[in-house]
Amino acid sequence: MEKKVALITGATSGIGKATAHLLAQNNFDLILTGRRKERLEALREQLEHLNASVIVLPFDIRNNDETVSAISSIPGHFKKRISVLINNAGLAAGRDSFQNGLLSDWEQMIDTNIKGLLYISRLIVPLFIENKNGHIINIASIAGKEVYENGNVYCATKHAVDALSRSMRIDLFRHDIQVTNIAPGAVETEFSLVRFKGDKETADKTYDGFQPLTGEDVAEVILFAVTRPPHVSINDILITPKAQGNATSFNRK
Ligand code: NDP
Ligand code: 8X3
Repeated sequence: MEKKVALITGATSGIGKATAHLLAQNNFDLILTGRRKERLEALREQLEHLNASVIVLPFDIRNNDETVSAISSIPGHFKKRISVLINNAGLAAGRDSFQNGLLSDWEQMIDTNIKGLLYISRLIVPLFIENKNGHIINIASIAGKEVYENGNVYCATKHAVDALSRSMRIDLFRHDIQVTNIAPGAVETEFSLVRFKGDKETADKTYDGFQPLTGEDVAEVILFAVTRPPHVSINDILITPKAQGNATSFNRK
């Protein structure tokens, strides 16, 4: 039987990269995206040793023209086998109070987390409709379930992802397309380093005194969701470290 193909956005690091490894080990071929081309090439080489066929597409998901041209470059025989889209590329930029927020940070988060997800989904959904099959995994966040001080626009973008997961599900389930919303709490990836713009000391403090999730922990949930029997749909999962009670409460020791 032909292997399924999963398209993972934001596979150069963190949750996306861990998911690429786990799906390759579990009989998936892959299309991997992200801006950092060298990282994508290195990942392709590693995953090909696991016998996965891998296509890498380096582009900026904030740019619709780049997204259209990347998706059109996928060879037809590979494209029609895509049955899983993992909308993972995303970021928080800054952790400022609303009145101190930078417009450039707001735009980067809105353009990546919301518009990027829409740009790529609208290109893949027609394939799923044609195939009468498909699975969209949206990586939202606990920040899409709650808001917290100085989380403002990041929380708004993840609430948008949560709303889109529910809206996509209602619009697409009659086409046999399922939508899974995954909302992680604290996962130690490059997320905090990006949020605090390279300030490693502040980034590391995020995880002081407790054991955060890893990208692999979230990847396992994704693998579970995409390997259920065809009649089962996992709709929404909130996963946190055991030491996290809600978006802002941590049992730090
Ligand atoms: P990382 O920073 O480790 O990974 C983010 C990925 O997104 C990278 O591969 C990056 O690739 C990609 N990305 C960012 N901007 C763009 C862009 N403009 N175009 C294309 N790709 C882009 O963080 P995580 O793995 O933690 O984050 C993955 C997702 O999980 C995000 O949506 C995040 O909001 C969400 N999340 C993270 C949590 C956490 O605590 N870490 C908790 C809850 C949700 P590149 O830079 O090469 O373009
Ligand atoms: C990332 C988790 O709590 O920093 O989405 O917003 S949090």
